Amino acid sequence: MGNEKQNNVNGSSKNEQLEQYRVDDSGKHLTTNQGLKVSEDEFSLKAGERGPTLMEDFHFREKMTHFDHERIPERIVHARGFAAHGEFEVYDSMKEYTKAGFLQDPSKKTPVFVRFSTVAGNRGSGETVRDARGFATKFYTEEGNYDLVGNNIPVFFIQDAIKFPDLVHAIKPEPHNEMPQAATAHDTFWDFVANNQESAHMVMWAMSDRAIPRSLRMMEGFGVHTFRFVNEEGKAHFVKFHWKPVLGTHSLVWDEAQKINGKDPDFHRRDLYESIENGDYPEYELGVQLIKEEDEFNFDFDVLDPTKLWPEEEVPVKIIGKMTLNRNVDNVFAETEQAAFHPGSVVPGIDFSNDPLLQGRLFSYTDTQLIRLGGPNFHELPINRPVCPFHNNQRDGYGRHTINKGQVSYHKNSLANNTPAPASEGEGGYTHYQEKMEGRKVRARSESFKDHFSQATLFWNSMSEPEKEHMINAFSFELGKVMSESIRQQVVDMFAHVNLDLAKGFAEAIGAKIPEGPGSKVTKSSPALSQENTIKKPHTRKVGVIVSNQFDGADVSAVIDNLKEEGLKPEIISNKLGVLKGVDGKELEVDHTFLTCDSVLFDSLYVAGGKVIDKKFKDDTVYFVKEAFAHFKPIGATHEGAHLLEEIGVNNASGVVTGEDMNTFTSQFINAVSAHRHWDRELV
Ligand code: HDE
Repeated sequence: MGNEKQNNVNGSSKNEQLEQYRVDDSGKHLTTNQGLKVSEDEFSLKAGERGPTLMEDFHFREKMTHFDHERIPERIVHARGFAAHGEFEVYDSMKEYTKAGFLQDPSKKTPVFVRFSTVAGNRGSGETVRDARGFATKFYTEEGNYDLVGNNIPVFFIQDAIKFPDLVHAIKPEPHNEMPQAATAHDTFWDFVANNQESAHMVMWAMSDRAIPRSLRMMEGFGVHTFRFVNEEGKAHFVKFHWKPVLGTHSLVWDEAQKINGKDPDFHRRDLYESIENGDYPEYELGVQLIKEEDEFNFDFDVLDPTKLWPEEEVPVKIIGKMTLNRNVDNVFAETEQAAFHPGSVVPGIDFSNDPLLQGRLFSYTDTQLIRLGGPNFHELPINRPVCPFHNNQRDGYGRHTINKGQVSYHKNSLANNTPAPASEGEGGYTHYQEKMEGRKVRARSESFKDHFSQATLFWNSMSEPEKEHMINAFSFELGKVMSESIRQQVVDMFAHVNLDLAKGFAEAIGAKIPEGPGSKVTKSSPALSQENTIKKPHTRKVGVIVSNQFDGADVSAVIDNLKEEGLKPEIISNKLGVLKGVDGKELEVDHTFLTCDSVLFDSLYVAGGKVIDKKFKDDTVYFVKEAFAHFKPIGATHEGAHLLEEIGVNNASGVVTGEDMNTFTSQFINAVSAHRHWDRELV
């Protein structure tokens, strides 16, 4: 369908292609799918007003049949997802390392489509659960679609794809009662962990703050596996891919994350959707870690082992480009739900490694689309179509759109002069990297994959004190929900190999035997792994501004305007919707009431107050402030608000800013917001 026209790839080429499929029904007459205008859409055709419905009612039958078939199977994992369109640009040519066309020319913009997801929960589950997040990017390049199907955690639970069904069965709700939804805090998951100890490293990440991101805009992405870059001369480098969010990597706190799931189960998608609608486009830089093929064995990890990362201090991340998400989808089902990613969709210059997890994924992703999208033609769905032409001898199958002309659908042929013909490497034909292989056919794991604990300890060693505390709490929470005493003890004993303080910390909380050893001798750390060392910026942070009638008009409005100018997002909270009046007649439109929002939906609070505050208003404000305070959030207050903070006794704590001079107050408050959370705060 017009794909020949699309070989001039630029940032908007995917959008132009999608435009051919968009339909706007507004202002149009209602028709059947056959195009017949319909005169009535409320009553089925009956034999008499009170009689039975007639079989000949084709309009009713068509409408109901379509409805009956509207659902497709959700993804077996990563079912709950949200996506956006955008573009990618490379900063400098990567010619030295790869011939991939989209990584050559800084002036070129490649359209992308990114789907973020949680892993374990179903399509309707909450979004701030403790889980890895999927970070799947489709680059619509002029050499074909390239899919970088990653996660926000750089390692994985298992080392061999053959164990994936076991892992997923253990994580998903238990089959006898379908509980718990979207959570790892249950027996089968931890039974799997204790009996498959290669999971240790990823479990550390899953129990860290990384598993409860503040926003999809504030989390890293990782290709996880080792891939290969191959240049024009055929020289290869091992490569790992990283997405680095321009706003830094930030997380929620666990109590807050659980509450958000009740207050706004769409928290992450709303945040992404609204940011894009507001023009605050999420940005991520693409980084690569490169290892020369000849250095393959020079590290204390095996580059093929997906439970290992390459410490950034040993193998620096080279930042090579930027992705900007700048357009929401028009229709979530048509685009987000029908998007089909596949780590095997590569372009010349990008190739695989022998990571046994990656190798298995190369099979699974097409296989799963066949059941999910109902046949082999899912590449023809608008969201999945490459923006460059595609030709081959594949024919037929459910839902075929393309009308292939001519009598020939086989190769080699003479009737069509052997077209479509394979392309030579010089003509852009994909050639697989000629890695020399030899070995026996074995079902085995390499010896070099057998150290399961060193990098788990490296991760622990790299955490700041508050991050360590959060992890001990996470293990205590998760194992506190495990019914089997034996599994609880097995997990304690397992993590005693990672770090004794950690294992002792949660053993105590779950009533397990406190381990005496063995502990770990690993002292190495990687500061890049701590979120303490991330980028800290106030941009797009949501500030809940609590105001009542008769507020100090000029001052409060000045603060709000200043916050907006600096890129923060103040939203007015009061006891009812409508317009608030300041003492000087200034007006503020209320965005939320205490009833319709909650402190957990904001990054910070600014309590401005006002002269008209009754007991209920005060109680609600105190509730908001105490909760925000307990979640270590920055809190600002002026005027009546400052007195209230004094009354509660939180006015002198870290990250709490009060003041009478509005300029000084605003700048100090913005600094406090940039810090994200104030971990050094004592709980009230
Ligand atoms: Fe996936 N994974 N996976 N996975 N995965 C799927 O494909 C699979 C793994 C990831 O937004 C499925 O279309 C196997 C690692 C993302 O549409 C399925 C193994 C990483 C998404 C599948 C893994 C991922 C998926 C389910 C072990 C990070 C969502 C629906 C060998 C690098 C993509 C689908 C989207 C989805 C199989 C492990 C990331 C069943 C067999 C490691 C982001 O094919």
